[in-house]
Amino acid sequence: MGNGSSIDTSRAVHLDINGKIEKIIFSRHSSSRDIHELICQAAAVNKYSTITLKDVDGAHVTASPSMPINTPSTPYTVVVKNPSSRNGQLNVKDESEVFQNVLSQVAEQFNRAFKVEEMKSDITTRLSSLERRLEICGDEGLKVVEIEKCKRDISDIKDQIWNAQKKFIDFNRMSSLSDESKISLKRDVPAYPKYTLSQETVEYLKQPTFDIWHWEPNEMLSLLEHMYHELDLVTEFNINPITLKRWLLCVQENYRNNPFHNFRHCFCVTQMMYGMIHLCKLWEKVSREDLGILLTAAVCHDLDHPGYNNTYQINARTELAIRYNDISPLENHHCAVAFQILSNPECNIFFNVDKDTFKRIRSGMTMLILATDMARHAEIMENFKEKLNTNFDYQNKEHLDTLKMVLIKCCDISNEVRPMEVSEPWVDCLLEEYFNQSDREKMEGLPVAPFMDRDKVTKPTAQIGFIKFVLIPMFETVGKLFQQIEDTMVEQLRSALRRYEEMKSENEKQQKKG
Ligand code: 0WF
Ligand code: ZN
Repeated sequence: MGNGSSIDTSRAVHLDINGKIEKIIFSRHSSSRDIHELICQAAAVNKYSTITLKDVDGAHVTASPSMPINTPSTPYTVVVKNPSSRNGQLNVKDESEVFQNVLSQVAEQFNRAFKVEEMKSDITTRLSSLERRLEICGDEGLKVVEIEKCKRDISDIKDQIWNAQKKFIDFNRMSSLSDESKISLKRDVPAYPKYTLSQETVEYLKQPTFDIWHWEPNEMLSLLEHMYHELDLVTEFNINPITLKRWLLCVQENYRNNPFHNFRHCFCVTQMMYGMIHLCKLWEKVSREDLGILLTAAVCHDLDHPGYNNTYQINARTELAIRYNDISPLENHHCAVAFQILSNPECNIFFNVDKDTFKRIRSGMTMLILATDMARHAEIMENFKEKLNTNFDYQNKEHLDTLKMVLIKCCDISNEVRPMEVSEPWVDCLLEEYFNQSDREKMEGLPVAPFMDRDKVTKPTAQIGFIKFVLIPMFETVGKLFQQIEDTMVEQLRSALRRYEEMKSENEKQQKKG
């Protein structure tokens, strides 16, 4: 603040640019464009570069004059998506890309605006004609026939508005699907700093109590990388260490910023798989190749999740549902994106394995990713119980396949196995994603599941049934093979169930009082 007669409108924001903390100062009256250019300047990239900012929780932040200020210890991580040349001059390729981009965006906006304007003008004309007819009828006293005609016209206009709205939603839905150009490496290895993990962290990483909220995205990459080294998978598949880093970066870029189905969920599921491998000493029972399949399927299992579940995909007849004929559209998509990433030799962690091994890895990962569709829960559990009842045999491929499917399922929905402080925020994230979906379903006139409806569900009601009827029975079944799971994970689930039951009665008491 100056001499007290003028108000200081400047704001300071801290940025993490490739591990270096930079401070930018701008005025409240700056435009978003000014701030974007300032960030590009701080990042030493051309002002035409695409920049994304993420806060310490991995949430995207809009670069705008009203962006929340932060501190040097909670900087926004700057991700440069398409850095242009460093000297500030665009090269021919950059220029042509920028030009093509601008052209296609303008064309898209123009088309959309033109169509909306065309419809608006048509609807306005029809409404004015209707008004004139009603005026005439009013003067003369409304005739029944004329009233009926007006009603039909009103209903026609409503249909026209509804169709226009639906087309607009379809357009947005289509454009929100990721295209293949996304499956490329936007950041390369130097953009991902090296972290030295303490002995304490690497031991803690093996526990289901690991606090998955504590780590920023780059740290999660290092922790995932560590798991591949520690389980000897780098040796097993002869993985080039740089390729491992690139693959992980590419995987991270292909998780969307959904409230729940995001890169942190990917990390969580993979960390639980790593924890279960250690808890059960799985290397004594299954091959290294199988450990690699389990861990890699966990990493890839929700790639490019759009934040709307299969029921929505099918009911809304989205591109994904059409592509996969309503059969596990999301899981098929996650798997296809996983292999699209691996089809790039620079990101293929299995580049050095022979053809037959790659075939086994591909079929194993596909089987596991497809098994995460909860619509198949009963089928998969029945299959596994049948194998348990006929004396489980680790040498039998069918037996081992069902165990692997159940393991990835356990990890995928294992939040409640974690300590309460870690698990509870996940319920809020999931409910946020569910409520987004149900709001959209209501808007689009699609059926809404009661457990997604903000007017019907609460945190304890969502969790009690899920823990009682899905989680405890599944972990108890796996506990028949591994006593350690019964002793630690099932116990934690029982305690979570008691806590949500208490929360529910507390809520009911409050409701009665209020
Ligand atoms: C909110 C609740 C729920 N709770 C979880 O802890 C959890 C973990 N994963 N998921 C979870 N869902 C889902 C993410 C995608 C698939 C699984 N949901 C479950 C639902 C409310 O209620 C039930 C309860 C029983 C059976 C079916 C739905
Ligand atoms: Zn998942």
